[in-house]
Amino acid sequence: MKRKKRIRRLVAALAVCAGALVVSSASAHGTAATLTIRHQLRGCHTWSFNAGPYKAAQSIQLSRGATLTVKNNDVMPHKLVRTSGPALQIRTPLMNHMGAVARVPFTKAGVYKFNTKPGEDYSWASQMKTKGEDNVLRLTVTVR
Ligand SMILES: [Cu+2]
Repeated sequence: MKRKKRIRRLVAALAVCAGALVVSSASAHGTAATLTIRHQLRGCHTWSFNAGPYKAAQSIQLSRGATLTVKNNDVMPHKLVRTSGPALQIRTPLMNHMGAVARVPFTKAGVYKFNTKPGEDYSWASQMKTKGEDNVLRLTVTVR
């Protein structure tokens, strides 16, 4: 019985390693896990994970215990909203100035989904033009 357990653990460890290799571009080990929202002409806003490509939809992997930082450099406020997944507490979800930050500590494993609710352009940015419909920023976080 003992041996079986050890093998199962090894298999699980290997699976985690293989998973990490496949998603290495979108995974965070240790502390750095930052999504940055920017303004752009087409679609108004996108976000980037750890300096990766800017997209409207992001899918990332985090280790249990990690804290995700979301930084809003857009020209309008964004409120980070959890739409599914285990309950958690978002610290300062309303990012209502440039550089404002929300933090999400993940204490439980699971699959979480978030989006943001954008507000009106800041008054100084009200003349900024965009093309196309505004993107909805979506995020899936898989925590192991
Ligand atoms: Cu925007």
